[in-house]
Amino acid sequence: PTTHASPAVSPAELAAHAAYVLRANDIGVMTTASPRLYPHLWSWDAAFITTGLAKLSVPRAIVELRTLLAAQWRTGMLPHIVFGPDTEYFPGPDVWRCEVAPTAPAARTSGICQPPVHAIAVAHVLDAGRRAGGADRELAERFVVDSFDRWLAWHRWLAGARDPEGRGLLEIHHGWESGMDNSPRWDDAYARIQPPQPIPVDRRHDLRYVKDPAERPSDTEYQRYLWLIQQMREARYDDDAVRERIDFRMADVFMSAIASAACAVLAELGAEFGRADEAAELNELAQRFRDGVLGSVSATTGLARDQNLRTGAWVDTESIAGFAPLICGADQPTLRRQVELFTGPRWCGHPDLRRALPPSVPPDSPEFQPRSYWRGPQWPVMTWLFWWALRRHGQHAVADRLRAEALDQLGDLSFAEYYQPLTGQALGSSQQSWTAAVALAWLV
Ligand code: 9YW
Repeated sequence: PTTHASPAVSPAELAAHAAYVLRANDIGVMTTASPRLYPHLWSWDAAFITTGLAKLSVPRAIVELRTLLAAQWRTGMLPHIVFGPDTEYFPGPDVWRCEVAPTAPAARTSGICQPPVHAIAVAHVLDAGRRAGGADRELAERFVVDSFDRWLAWHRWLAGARDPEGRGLLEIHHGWESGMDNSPRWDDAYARIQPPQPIPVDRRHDLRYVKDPAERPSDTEYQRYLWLIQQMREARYDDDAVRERIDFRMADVFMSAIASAACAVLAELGAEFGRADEAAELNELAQRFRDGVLGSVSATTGLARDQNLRTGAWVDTESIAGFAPLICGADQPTLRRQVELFTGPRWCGHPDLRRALPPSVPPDSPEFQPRSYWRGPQWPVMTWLFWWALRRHGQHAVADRLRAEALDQLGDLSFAEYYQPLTGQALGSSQQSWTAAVALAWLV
């Protein structure tokens, strides 16, 4: 196959282009996830975007997080989409109809959540403010103090509503909540879902902007996505009622690992800003989710696993989520085995890969589809998250290699949503905000 090489661009050029993408996608108080495909704020995108924005403007980075916080549900949940003024999206607010929930905010939002990377973004804002000094420093420190209780409420909601029995694994009620929409992690669970009546999917907005349908989820997949929304809406988005009724109940190991890391980071902020009791509570949560993640690791494969809470079955499907322990940290033997697998010939070291970066599904897996979204492509934003976590856990050499390969990938200046891992071709949306943001986070 033809491989897609990146022309040599200097770090300054790459950073300038990335800054331009974020500027172009800025519609005032939010940065759209991408200009056409996703014209609204997505929760975990906003967090990654903030880490990039913090390198350009501390006040603007804070605005991004404040927009998300202004849409926080009364339960503490941060919604996965905050809708902007654009009416062009499906499923939009008329499908979610969150006004049926007494706990919904005034802002127009979706009724589900996404992985809680936000505290990591807050720490980046604080770092950037301190590096800049002066008014930026003051602003960033004040923001941490002012917003601390909101982040705490978010983490408490996750622990209470999504891990009510304290098992250390957070449950999700829609594949979209994982952020890895059509990952084969969810295939078996979705296959068991039969919407009782056909659900029209003719308003699909994504297929107008991504021309090759093979890069996007199928119509059958969308039918099930919409059926789950209907079930939640009928339960008025009440956490207990949804948990009881919903056809999709999966313990998500990757979200749990992110929660663990984010709780640890928020605990550090709490400890620093005079919230010792809350810091202790957050450290306990960090430990609880870490234990949950490590308890899911298969002795056979060495990978962490999701669990289907409707059937009790552990999911052995290989995906990038199997490396959850690298995100939350682990004991030395587990960490060593995970790093070995991650860098080894099935994953980043696979000889057919154009670049040694983690594919969303490994090339030798029967589920691997190199062009299809979360079924094989490499996502720069995931590379960044692993880079951040690997450094945190002392794995500097592995992290440095990831950064170098990722910057080479980004040198094509398309800021693609995801890349074909065998050829290096840019796929999905271009000018994707979180892709530009991680370039800035790495370079500036
Ligand atoms: C969709 C915005 C979002 C990301 C998700 C990604 C995709 C939206 O885009 O979902 O239309 O399916 O899977 O992780 O937050 O970038």
